[in-house]
Amino acid sequence: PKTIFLSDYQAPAFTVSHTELHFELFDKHSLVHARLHFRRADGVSEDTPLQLNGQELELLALAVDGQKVASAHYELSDDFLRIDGLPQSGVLETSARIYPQSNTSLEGLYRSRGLFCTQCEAEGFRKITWFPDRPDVMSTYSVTIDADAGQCPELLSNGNLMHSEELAEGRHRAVWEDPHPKPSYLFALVAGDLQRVEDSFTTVGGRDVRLIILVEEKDLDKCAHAMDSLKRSMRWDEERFGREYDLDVFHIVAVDDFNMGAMENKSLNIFNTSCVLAAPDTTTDLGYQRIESIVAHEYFHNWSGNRVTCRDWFQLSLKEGFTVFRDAEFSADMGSRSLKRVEDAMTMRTLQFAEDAGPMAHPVRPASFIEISNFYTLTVYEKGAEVVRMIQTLLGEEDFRRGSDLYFERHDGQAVTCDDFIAAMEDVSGKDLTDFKRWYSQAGTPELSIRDSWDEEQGIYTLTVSQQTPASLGQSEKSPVVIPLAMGLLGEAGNLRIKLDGEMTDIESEDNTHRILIADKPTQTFRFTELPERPTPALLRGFSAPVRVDYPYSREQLLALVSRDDDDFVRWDAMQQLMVSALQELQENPEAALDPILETAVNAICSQILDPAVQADMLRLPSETYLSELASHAGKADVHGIFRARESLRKSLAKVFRERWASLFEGLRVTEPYAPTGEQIGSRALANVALDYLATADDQGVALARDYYFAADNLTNRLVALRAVLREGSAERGEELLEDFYQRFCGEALAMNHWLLVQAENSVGDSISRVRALMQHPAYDSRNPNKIRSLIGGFANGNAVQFHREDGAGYQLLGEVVEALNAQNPQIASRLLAPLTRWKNYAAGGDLMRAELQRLSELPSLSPDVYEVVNKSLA
Ligand code: B3K
Ligand code: ZN
Repeated sequence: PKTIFLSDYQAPAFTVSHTELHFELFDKHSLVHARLHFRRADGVSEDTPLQLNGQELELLALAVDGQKVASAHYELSDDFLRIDGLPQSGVLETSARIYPQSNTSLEGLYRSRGLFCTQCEAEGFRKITWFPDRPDVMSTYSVTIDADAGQCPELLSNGNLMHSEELAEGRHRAVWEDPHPKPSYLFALVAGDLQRVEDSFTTVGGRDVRLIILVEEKDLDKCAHAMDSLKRSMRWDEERFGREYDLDVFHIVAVDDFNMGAMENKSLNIFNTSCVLAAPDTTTDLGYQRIESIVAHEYFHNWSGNRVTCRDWFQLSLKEGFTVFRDAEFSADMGSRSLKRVEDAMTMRTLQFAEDAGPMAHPVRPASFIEISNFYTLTVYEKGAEVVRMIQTLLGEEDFRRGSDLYFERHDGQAVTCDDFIAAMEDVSGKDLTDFKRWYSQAGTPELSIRDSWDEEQGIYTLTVSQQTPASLGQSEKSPVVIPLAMGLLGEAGNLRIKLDGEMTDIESEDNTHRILIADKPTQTFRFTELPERPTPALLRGFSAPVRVDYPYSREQLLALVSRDDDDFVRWDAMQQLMVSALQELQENPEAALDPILETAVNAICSQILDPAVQADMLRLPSETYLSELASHAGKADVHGIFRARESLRKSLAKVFRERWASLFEGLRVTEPYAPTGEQIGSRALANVALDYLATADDQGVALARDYYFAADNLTNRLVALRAVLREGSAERGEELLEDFYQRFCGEALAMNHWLLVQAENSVGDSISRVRALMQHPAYDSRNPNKIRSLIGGFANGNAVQFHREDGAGYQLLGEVVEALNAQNPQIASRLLAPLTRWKNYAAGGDLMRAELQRLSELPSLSPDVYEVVNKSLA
């Protein structure tokens, strides 16, 4: 496999202004006839051949301007078709035979439960036809689809339906035209037996848009939430970003077998069923929120991604980081802003920081890759979104919006780079973002080390802020980045007024208790004057930058922040730190008594009026994954020690606050019928945290959880109860509920994903035998990514103690599955591998993990996807 470098980018030698495709879909194979209207780019010499990507295609015919191409003039290989002696412009015709029904990679044209569907991003279009399969070749498309009318009543592609007709032998045809030039990765085709849910939306400019969701008949009653989410997204994008929809129809199609969540193909979004279908019995609260945000995300791509796309795949974050930022703002506006911020910060600190410290660490704009599919990462998406958020913070919301408008206006219909995005932001604001751009090119999580001093006499408080970014593969030297450090100063009675040394007189701003410091040097100091008392610094408010902060808080200071700071992120974070320090103490001394300050903090949180969902997050123990990440950052992680300490703290909190949990639980029970409203979701979250502690406290609590399971009218409550009983109850009780769950929902694929996941994550008993047995169970399907992610991914990522079993059986299990998937579905195989790649993080087991990676590296015919991950982690 070959490494591709950003620095080697060259503009395409040929453009394709219009593409005609004719599909003949059959059961055993399909035929793809293409007519590419090509033109040699200006300045390109006449002897430059036209190079088209193509994989797994059987060439049936090849002609230029109606003339068959002689064999001396073309060269066909596994990856390319090269043709020379071409005129300046013309029409290239190819015919190919392909085999969608045996395409298990779920990339290109494949079949999911009989349905024909496509996934082309990033480089899947080349498995459909020969084409310059790169995002900077934009073309209009006209697509004819022929198929059996009985098997495939629905025939869909991008754009507008121009024509349909009956053909001989029970076949029929549809012709679609997409007037908007697009890169090949946005092409889509769907053909099959689907049912429609229809609605409409009138845009701000008066365009009537038909909104159509297509699903299997049995799922027709699960589309309302996605449809509502779509309409809300369309309105929000008009109001918040001035973006209007540009066609008369918008489709969402749900398919069972899909590698990711969803895909933003122009006017024909294709979704994993798990990200569209919602019903109280089969979807959790988190699931409802996820559907809303993914529907929005894909819709928002219509501008940030489709109208303005990426020049090359190194620029992936141009569309993904920006679109994640947009969907995060949408979710914040639809629900609770604090909650969204806390949860995004949790994802960043738990998962993205780990990625950024691991062997696959890469900048938001990578400089090289072997397989682009490996770079659809938390770094490109979530850190990329944080980078966009920091730009908004630095420019202010108004200029940021003007910059976004300018970006869309200036680059509509173009394939551009992250630099173009930044340039628009610079042009509207007059700010120089040159130094800021290091966020795009440097990998690794910056660390802020903050120390303070207090001059009692003069009332001057000084913060010394130093930053450092750890070295990563291929980047040993790092420069300082520009960090907006939002902060406040907390006094005995609340937040203090902030005045920085040298600031004129009073800035009579409305909010003079909040500041954004800019940390952009190796070390710098900030002096705050006219303070009546020594403050506690409230740092990184709102998680204003994706950085680690090291400040030596005392427990008393943390308690003060939990109880009194104005910022929910800071309060949540302070509570996390109190719990982390209690857990560290328990790891050193299992007999350690419950920290009285932590006790006071729990009481403080319970008696405050807060967003209940944020309150729930504050009362929940930090996850094992987060604790491992922290421990490996400081040295090595002992997953078994972490697990024991966490169980022990859970027990103490459960018992000490038993009465509190009982009254919280009773007080918050939702009595109205299930609805995924912010209010109900918050109440359920807090009630369920309480229930989980109650089940931990004693047998009475376990019995309560069992009753709660049977009384549940929704999946959220049912799963919380099931997990609690599996963890705290007897084996028989656990089995009873698992069996009941299976009987209730065995016909519901999406509920079965949860059933598999819960068992994969259950660390009581012999998880490995259980997972192996489930791999043979009818509810499992070794070809379906959702099932693989639930069972195998759930085990490797969510069951640390058993995955890290001392005999290495967990690593072996994962290795076996990856080996089998390598040929079948390389994208899923390489994603699944992630937990093994962190072998350097662990005090014990690292050698066995490494040995399993080594074994994989020696397998014959590794896919580029797995090859890259394995080799980079062994390096
Ligand atoms: N753009 C797609 C991701 C496609 C991934 C291909 N390996 C989904 C999204 O980010 O909206
Ligand atoms: Zn996206």
